[in-house]
Amino acid sequence: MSEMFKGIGPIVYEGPKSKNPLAFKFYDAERVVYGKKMKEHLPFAMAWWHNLCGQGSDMFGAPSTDKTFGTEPGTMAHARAKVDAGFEFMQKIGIEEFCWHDTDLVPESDDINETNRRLDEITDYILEKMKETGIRCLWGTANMFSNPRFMNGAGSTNCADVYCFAAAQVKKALDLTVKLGGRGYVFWGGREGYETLLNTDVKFEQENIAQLMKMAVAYGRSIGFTGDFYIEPKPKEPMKHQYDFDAATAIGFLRQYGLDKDFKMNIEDNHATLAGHTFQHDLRISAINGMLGSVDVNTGDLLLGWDTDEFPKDVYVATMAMYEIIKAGGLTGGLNFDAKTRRASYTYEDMFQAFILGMDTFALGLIKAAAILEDGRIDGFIDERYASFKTGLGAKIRSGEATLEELAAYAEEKQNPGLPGSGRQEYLENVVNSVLFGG
Ligand code: XUL
Ligand code: CO
Repeated sequence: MSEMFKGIGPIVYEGPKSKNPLAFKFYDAERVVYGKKMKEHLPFAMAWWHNLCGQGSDMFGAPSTDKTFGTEPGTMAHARAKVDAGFEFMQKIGIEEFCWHDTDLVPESDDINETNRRLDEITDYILEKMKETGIRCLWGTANMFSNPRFMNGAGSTNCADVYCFAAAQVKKALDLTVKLGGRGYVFWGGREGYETLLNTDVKFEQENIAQLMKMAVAYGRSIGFTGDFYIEPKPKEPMKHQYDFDAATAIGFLRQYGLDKDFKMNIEDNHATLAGHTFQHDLRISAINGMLGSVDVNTGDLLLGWDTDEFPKDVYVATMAMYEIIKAGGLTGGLNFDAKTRRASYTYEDMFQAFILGMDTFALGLIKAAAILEDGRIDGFIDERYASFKTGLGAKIRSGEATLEELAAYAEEKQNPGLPGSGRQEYLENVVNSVLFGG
């Protein structure tokens, strides 16, 4: 196997003063921050689809980026070359895990049996590479949204034959996840949603999705999959209404159908913002429900307003994300770069620049989140803000012992409670700025 990314890497940490474009300025894998090595706080993963398959095409233009890796696309030689390129890339950038869809790994045949044979062959090869390098699989998934058969969804399709085909893909993707030792299995409901209620039975579709997930759990457990299943919420795109709108909606769905013990969330920044939330919000909602599993790290562009899947660059956002993740006790999953280089960034070096950007941004986020926690003013303020619930009737409310009559009697006696205390938002924003930039 010949070197694909000639003259690039390995990428090493050189510190904030370095001007070397191919070096980390902040990500220092072995550095201990807040009690753990950076690489343990930041279990980065490479998304097979963007990094090895994405060629920079968009709905207005043809591919701009050559990802043939010296082979003929659509062949098994190309599939193998992507494995070679992927492992070389991960080793050079210093990433220890990867995520994949079935259709990222091999070209799909018209005959599912042949596709599955190809998947067996390529995963044998991936397994060899994993043993050679120590690189691991974070999660796998089935692409049940690209092929036109899934135009009306997979679990939510109106067509039972399509539903069975989806089941076959999930079954195979679970087999492969177990084969590769994957720690998770993702359901991103690509087309699990609808365009118009004029042709859609929402209840029927949601029940069918839940049934597909139940069958996946039963099968996965029967073949020894001990990891977490994940729902990756997204409110729209490609469908107008998607059922897994955001973390709160997906968690409610899981609870309604008794799937909450086996599933957690895979929260994606760009999906949270499409839902009108901050990334931090969806991380928090997942965490407080015990369902923060894994994270897709990317960013959208609020001026564009669609799923642009850009590499993370906003240190403030990364800081607040890491603040949530540390407070939640870390991730059982990882930080998957579900992100792509811009169409005009079409060189191999741009791929490395993109990961350096994402990894340095999250390293800074980690350092700054730890600083906020160590500073203590934010958490201290929040604690103090609810202090009236620590004693007296407040404490009784918290312990569930208070009655409505008792509270009403107290309020009637006490009369006007006055104002509840300033939220001091601007002060707190000043605190964050001083921790971020105060040295
Ligand atoms: C699409 C998206 C997917 C999932 C996996 O917006 O994020 O790539 O991460 O299917
Ligand atoms: Co994603």
